[in-house]
Amino acid sequence: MQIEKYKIDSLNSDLAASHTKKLDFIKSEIDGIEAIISKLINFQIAIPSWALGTGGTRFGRFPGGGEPRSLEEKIEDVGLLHALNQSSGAISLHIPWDIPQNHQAIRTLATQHGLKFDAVNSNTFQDQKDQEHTYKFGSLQNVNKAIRKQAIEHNIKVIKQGIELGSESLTVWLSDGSCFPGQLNFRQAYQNTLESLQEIYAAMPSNWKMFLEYKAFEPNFYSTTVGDWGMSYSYVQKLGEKAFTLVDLGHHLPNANIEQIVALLLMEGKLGGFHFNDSKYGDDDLTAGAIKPYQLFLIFSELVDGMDARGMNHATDLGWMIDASHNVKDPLEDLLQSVEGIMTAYAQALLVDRKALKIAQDENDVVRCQEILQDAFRTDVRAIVAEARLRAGGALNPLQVFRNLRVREHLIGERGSLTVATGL
Ligand SMILES: [Mn+2]
Repeated sequence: MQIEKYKIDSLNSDLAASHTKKLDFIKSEIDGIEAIISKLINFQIAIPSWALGTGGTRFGRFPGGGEPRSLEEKIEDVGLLHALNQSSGAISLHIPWDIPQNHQAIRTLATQHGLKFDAVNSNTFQDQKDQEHTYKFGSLQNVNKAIRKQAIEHNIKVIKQGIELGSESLTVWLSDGSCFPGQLNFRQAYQNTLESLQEIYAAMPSNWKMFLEYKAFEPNFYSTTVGDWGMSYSYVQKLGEKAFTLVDLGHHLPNANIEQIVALLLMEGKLGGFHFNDSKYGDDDLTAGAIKPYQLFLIFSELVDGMDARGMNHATDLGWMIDASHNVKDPLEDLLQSVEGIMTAYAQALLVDRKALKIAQDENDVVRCQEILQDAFRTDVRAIVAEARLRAGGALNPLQVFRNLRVREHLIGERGSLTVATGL
């Protein structure tokens, strides 16, 4: 299914009067709206190929029908999102769930939908059918050299797939660790992992980046070998200038100060990218901005401040990806909400009066500091975000268009109600 532009335009015109009123109001209140709109138009968030189907937990899965059955249909789904919001112009593939058969045809299809290929993701947290050795006791950390070699070779294959697609980064997330005290020699696990990563790093083209993602726990429940940002930082420092830490918002211990982590990684030039989601308890993979929108804003506030301090391009110098799962929502509707949540937090962060904040900080005026941040956070920026979408050719209200045009019903009609997408 493809959404015709005239249908979006027609629904936009129904909302035009009300939108203009809101936009005029915020323009009268705040200076510099045009600069914010152009930054929002440039900002693109990659959609993970594994988030287009219904997610499950270890207790069950309740698919809603019309899920993409192939990589082509996954690209089509991201194309639908991008047609609606013009902010989802990239797809992040997972190997082996999405191995392209014909790279040129896949590239052409993506281009037709206005999509690029963002980071490719390797998978050594599961055993595949044709695999010789098991990853039950880890992959890059494994005490068995043959198992490490198998995992290294898989990552190198993923890089080769990515090169064919025009991707320029590899995300490595390892479930390696241990479940019980004494199971693992921590230093040996670290050294094995480092040496394995060095071999993978050496196989990357010079214009590529490696993103090393960390996670505190799960599936291992005693130790994780890349368990927090300090461990990831220690590896990427040793690997070299093409290696960076990737922050997944759900991968921290409860109440971790993620905005401070982001600020320091940026300062050290070692923040590579993001996996957006939200959580209440652990790695819940909920819709970005659904539970802790203030935290998301504070993270973006540090991102904007830190990137500006280093003269970085907000849109292109870090990898922006969603990593979420949807147990009870339509995956496409959920992704539209996530992108909206991210764009809203980014727009609010762009409103922060940095000069006033610096003065208040230098004067230890704690009350004023809080007021400045909360002024920005409590500003209703929805008309600004909608205006950016409108100018880029998207919908003023993407969710309304999705429902009005009965997109899911069309997809079920095309693909059937029993389809199951590969992924989590
Ligand atoms: Mn992730």
